[in-house]
Amino acid sequence: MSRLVVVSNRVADPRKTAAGGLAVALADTLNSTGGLWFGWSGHTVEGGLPGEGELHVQQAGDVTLATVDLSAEDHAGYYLGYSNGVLWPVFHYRLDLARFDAGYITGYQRVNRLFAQKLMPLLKPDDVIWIHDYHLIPLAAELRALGCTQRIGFFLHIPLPPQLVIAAIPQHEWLMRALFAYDLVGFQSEADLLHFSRYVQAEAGAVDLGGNRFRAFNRTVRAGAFPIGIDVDEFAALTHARDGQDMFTRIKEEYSRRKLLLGVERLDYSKGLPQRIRAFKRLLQKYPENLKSATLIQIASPSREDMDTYTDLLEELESLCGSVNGDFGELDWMPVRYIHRNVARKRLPGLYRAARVALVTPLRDGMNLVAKEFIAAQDPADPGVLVLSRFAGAAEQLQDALLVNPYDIDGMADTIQQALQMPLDERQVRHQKLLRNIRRFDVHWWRRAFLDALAGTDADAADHRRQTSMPKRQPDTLAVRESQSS
Ligand code: ADQ
Repeated sequence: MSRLVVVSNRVADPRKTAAGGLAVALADTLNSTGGLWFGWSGHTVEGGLPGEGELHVQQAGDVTLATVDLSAEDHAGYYLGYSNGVLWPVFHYRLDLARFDAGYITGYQRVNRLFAQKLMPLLKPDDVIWIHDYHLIPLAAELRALGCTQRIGFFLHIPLPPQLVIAAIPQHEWLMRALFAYDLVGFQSEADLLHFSRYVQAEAGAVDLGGNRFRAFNRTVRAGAFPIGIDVDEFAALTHARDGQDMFTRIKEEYSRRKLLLGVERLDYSKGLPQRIRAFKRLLQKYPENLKSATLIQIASPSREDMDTYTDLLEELESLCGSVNGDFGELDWMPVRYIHRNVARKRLPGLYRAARVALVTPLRDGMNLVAKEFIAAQDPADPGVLVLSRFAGAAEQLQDALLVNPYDIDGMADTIQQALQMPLDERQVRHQKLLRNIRRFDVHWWRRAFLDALAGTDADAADHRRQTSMPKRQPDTLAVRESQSS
């Protein structure tokens, strides 16, 4: 079996379950192939030379972890600048927040070149390389320039916007051309895949070869939608473990006389937090039976605090929560409990299970794993209701949630009220269908489907395309997919 080489901005020790997410998802494969995981060490070197950084190699069981330090200048250009000041906002449709003119691109290119130079000597001839996310789009092109001929796949964890939005990036042609250095490019949703297909044909003159294969720049790239899932069994086990149970009992007791609503995310402008607080306020105004009863726990963990757009959001959110509590709160009832902290992964499932309604209402999101974790943590006999933004990638799969438009504050308030009043039998039926979906397309399915497609045998991916119930409002997506596979 070929060795798997994973490359991502941050590297985690796959032996530590606390790492969660990608680390858990890839641990099995990395362990079974004696894999290599490569990325940034998390250290910045003040006064370090741009384009240079020390390589650290350590062993974590059968997995080799290789990480590179970055100079403070490179970190500023590559990470804060181009990745999070240009690509993150544009890919989340926020052209108003992008900072195009700061010359960050040089840092981004330099770090991708540095990573290629450090990774190349560590590669073996039959390695399969899987590169993750927007920080590393040009990495395959840099590796190819150094003579790398191994199979390379890329997975974009965030959305890909439509052609004209991508075209707002001054370097969009270079960036999208870089994707043709991969053998396989994976997206979270069919909508993202459609945007890719339209962009490459309209802007790069690519020829559609059918089967989601596109030819341009003398290379053929294959594209696909591989919606990421969670490890449902691991999450269910966490729910029943001691920390999860303790959390559940405590919260259930404390809110026994209240209707508990929950929001959990990184504090990020893509997550639609101010709109959600406004919708909750509207709910209290419009449906006064919720006064002294409905309580929203909003957990927003600190994220990218060294960027202005994030500190502005923090202030806006604090003031919004303060005004709802000031206007509606009573001595014995605080409508919003806002917590600007991380919750330990072991305790999160207990919190999900105690909530009657989860509000997962991003303005735009690649997938959104909180939605799937909430479903996995519920008691099937008395499940909570998921209110989900139609603009989260997860909405393509989770059609049995209550889907909302997060920009429509009034509409959201109505849907939250519907969720709070949903009868038990409807909650059970919806939950059953949602659980079936996240169980079938879990994180192991995702990893297998992507790696099989990269190896050229994608039975699993075809299975997903047959099974996923596509949103009825996107008939054009289906048409394109069908014409490509015919
Ligand atoms: P994120 O934007 O980070 O990820 P998301 O998928 O919602 O978003 O969450 C990732 C993980 O962080 C989840 O496991 C969640 O439990 C955890 N988490 C979030 N807030 C937390 C908090 N306050 N305390 C504790 N844990 C918290 C990006 C994309 C997503 C995509 C993922 C995976 O933006 O769209 O789903 O990658 O591909």
